[in-house]
Amino acid sequence: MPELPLRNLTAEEVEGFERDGVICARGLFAPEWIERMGAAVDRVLSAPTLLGNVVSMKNDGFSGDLFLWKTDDDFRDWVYDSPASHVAQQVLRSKTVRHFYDQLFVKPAGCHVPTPWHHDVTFWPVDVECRSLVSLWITFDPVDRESSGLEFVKGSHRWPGRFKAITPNYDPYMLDSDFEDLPEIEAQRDDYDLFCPDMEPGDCLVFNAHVVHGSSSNYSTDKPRRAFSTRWAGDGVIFENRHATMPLLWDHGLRDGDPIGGSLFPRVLPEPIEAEGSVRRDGPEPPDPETVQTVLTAIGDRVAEVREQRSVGSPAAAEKA
Ligand SMILES: O=C(O)CCC(=O)C(=O)O
Repeated sequence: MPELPLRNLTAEEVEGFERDGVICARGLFAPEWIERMGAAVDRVLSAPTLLGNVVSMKNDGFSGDLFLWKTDDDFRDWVYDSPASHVAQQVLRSKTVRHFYDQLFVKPAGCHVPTPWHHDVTFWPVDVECRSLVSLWITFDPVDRESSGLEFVKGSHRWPGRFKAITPNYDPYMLDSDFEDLPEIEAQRDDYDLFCPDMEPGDCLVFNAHVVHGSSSNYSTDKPRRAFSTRWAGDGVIFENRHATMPLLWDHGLRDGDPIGGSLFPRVLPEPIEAEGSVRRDGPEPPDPETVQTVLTAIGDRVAEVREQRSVGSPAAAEKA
């Protein structure tokens, strides 16, 4: 069973999360967890997964990775044994907590890769109106705005818009949706209530799936910035296999309209379900090759189709005709 955090969130913190869409919580995790996961981050960086290779920008120094808990035992233990699920349970005010997925964001000193402003919910294969999703972003290095601290627009989780999923590498597949473009936040910073706390290793940003956030390049010349997010789902999160969402490389068996669950999104609280976790407990679960092939082919086809449509509508094509 998961350990309890070193302290509960206060009532003010939970209210702050509900009001602003984000809080920075300190002193929740024992230093042993932070040391262990910091070392795990360093280890997985040297052996990225298939998804890691897709989302990283090697030439620019940016490393990302996803679903590490499926293949790395420290990340698996973070899911089942760390206090993270309890923190999620408190802010979601939910009896049930499922692990949604984990994601790494590493920007070494001088890594000139910003994370564009975005909100997370449109990246995910869920009903975009589901409210019971939360991320815990933990840093393993001291971080401030200059070294790519994560920044939020307070209250933006209540904006009515649903925005395009912009990744650090502007992945064309993810951008290919009918969602809106975000307002020009960077050019009008004074118009927004922005929040970017200085953080120490182990501090944790707890934020809503609809709140708008992003980070700058790491402008520091000597401060690395290693962070990872774990995402958690409370009651009533509905699967929706929308186009232009994060690819799922494991056979999850979910259909549109199902509550998320099963071995890809296992329950952790009130207690794990044996059948969901048993395969992973027996050893690493690399992506299923058949699912990988199907997903990658579908993405490749769609990207080719979009390119074709763009070139047909382009001035060069009009000139040729
Ligand atoms: O660390 C970053 O730059 C981005 C993190 C983020 O967007 C997230 O965890 O949802």
